[in-house]
Amino acid sequence: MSRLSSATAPDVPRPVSRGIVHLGLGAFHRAHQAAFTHEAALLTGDSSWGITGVTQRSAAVAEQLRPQDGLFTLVEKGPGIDRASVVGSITEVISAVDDADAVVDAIADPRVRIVSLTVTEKGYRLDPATGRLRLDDPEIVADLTGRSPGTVVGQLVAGLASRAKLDAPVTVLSCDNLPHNGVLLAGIVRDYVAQRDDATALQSWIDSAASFPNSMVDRIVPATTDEDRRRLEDETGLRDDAVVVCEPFRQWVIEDHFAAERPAWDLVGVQFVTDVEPWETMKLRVLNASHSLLAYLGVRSGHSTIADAVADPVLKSLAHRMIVSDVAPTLHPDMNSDAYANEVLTRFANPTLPHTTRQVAMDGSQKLGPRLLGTVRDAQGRGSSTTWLAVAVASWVAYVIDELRAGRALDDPMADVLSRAAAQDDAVAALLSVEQIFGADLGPDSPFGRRVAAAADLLVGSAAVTTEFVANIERELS
Ligand code: CS2
Repeated sequence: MSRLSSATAPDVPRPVSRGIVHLGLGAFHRAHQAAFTHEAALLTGDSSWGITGVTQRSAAVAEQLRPQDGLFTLVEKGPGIDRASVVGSITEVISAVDDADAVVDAIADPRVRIVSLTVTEKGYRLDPATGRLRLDDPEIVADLTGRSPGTVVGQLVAGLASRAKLDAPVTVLSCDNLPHNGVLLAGIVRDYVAQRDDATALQSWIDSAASFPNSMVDRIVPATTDEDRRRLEDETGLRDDAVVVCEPFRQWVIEDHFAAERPAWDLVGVQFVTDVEPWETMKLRVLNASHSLLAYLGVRSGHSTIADAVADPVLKSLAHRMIVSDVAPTLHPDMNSDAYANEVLTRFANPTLPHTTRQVAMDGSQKLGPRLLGTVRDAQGRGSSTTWLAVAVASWVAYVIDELRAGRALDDPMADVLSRAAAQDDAVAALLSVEQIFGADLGPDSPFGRRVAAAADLLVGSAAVTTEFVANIERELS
């Protein structure tokens, strides 16, 4: 069986030079930024925007893409839609684990005008409560000794330091689900640079020649399965180990604040705005927050996919109540959050995309802050409802406790801390006491923490989320 490659797909237009380095070459990047970049090149014929993709932790994606010359098939699936196209924008793949110096050299290449990132929340090594770089993280400590960098911020700063010598401006574009992702990224770069001997000169070059626009990205992209690969092979006769399957919907809103040129992304639907805050806040607080709620409660009620979870009327009504009564009052008044919420819940129901509840449930310690706790603080400040947000946070607390009690390992960078907390007699209070997540203001003795604990007590050990649970919440928390 032959494989997808330049030889088997000779008609796919390819860039001739490197213009972007992308850190975090997961399925999301391939279904989103790589696809937009490919389409922009098709329209303009500009061949200077080849993407050098960097895989951060495992070499698997590099091993899939290299024999295919970086080509992969993107399959968009929705009710009545099933279309496949080959994306040609990725021209080179580097595995950071195997060749850290090549990553730095690529970032330093003066032909590169954009360094973009999808490294997930945990890739930033933030203290979630302060939004600052964790300078005590052992990998950060090791990078600061001057070894070939193993962390994303270490790679970025080493590359920027080389660019400073060439005075080559660059845009550093975070595409992760974090509030003010560009500002956050600029902040961790600053925290890291401050530890270096050349701190003053390097930071002043970064301030003048690098920009960090905030951006909001959106597309549901489940992890590729062997079944996806098999089906494509049956249909096309070609083996593609790097195929990505996603929903038809996509959105990318970026602050128009670039230090150098950018691809003609505006021609293929990317929105450029002066302030991305209304979009990113709505997306994180509506889509990602309800995704997490459905994931944690979905696992409890035995739903393996998000589509099954949102088809459960009790779970759907909890997500809807959280959005309408707790989240919407905290959003920008010009954003049509009702229409957005309906659209999001319809997208979740896409029956053709097996997006698993366990995939979304991962890394909760990093997701609660950006998705839920900021909303809680805003709602408290305005005096509006936090009842259903408390249920969402409780759904995570109860998930952690019951997963561990069932002997399943948590997929979370704070798994050790969480496991120790969950082993205490009062596991709920111990989890709410983790200040790195809840700060000093939302702990177990705060009014919000007490409501979370009441909801968590109702959930822990229960085999499903029922209408009786909802009635109890209404009685006890509203
Ligand atoms: C999801 C996101 O895995 C998760 O936590 O909530 O990856 C979500 O699918 C994307 O943000 C959609 O744009």
